[in-house]
Amino acid sequence: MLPQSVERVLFIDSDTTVTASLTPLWNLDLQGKALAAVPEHRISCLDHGYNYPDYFNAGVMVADLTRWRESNLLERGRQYAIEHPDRLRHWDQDILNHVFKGDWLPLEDRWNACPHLFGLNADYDLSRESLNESESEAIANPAIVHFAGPGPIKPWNARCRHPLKDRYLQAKKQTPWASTPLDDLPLPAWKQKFDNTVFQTKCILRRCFAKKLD
Ligand SMILES: [Mn+2]
Repeated sequence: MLPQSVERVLFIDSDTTVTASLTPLWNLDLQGKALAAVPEHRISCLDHGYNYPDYFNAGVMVADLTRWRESNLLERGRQYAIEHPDRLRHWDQDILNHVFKGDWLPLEDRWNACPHLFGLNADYDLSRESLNESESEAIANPAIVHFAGPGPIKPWNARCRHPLKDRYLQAKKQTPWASTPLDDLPLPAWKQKFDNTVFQTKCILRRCFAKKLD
């Protein structure tokens, strides 16, 4: 979709606030890698055979588009999705991790400060005894805050529990949506569990039917 002349992009999810200059990211030496991103240790990623820090969060990426164009990403991603529908819990992120396995540069956590750093997402491997230096720095001095996760983590939710939600609310005041009210109803836990069960069931059905078609 982007013209060939564009060789690098900074991809940033929409559920984020940027609170520092992005110049260091833009000027980053990718050292020949296809992208740079922050390692993630969600339990569901570990379930899929990844060990921390071998899996990245795709919410913030510095991408070398020349490498991406050479990677046959769409076709390889499509094949992976057909063969492993059960591994697509995080959609594009799982495909990007598969296609660019070992071909990405880890960024400091502060460039994608995820909710587990603020004690908000139980879906992470917290078995490690203490936070590393990069994670501690991300808490003290985040550059991009990523409100990744379900309803109560999103800052446009009236019942958001994220300690840095004010950064989003301050930024919102400067937009045309300043007077738009916040969402009032976060998804209840039972609805999230229901959605997860539907997803898992679909995966099982897909696998069963794929076997029958063989
Ligand atoms: Mn996100």
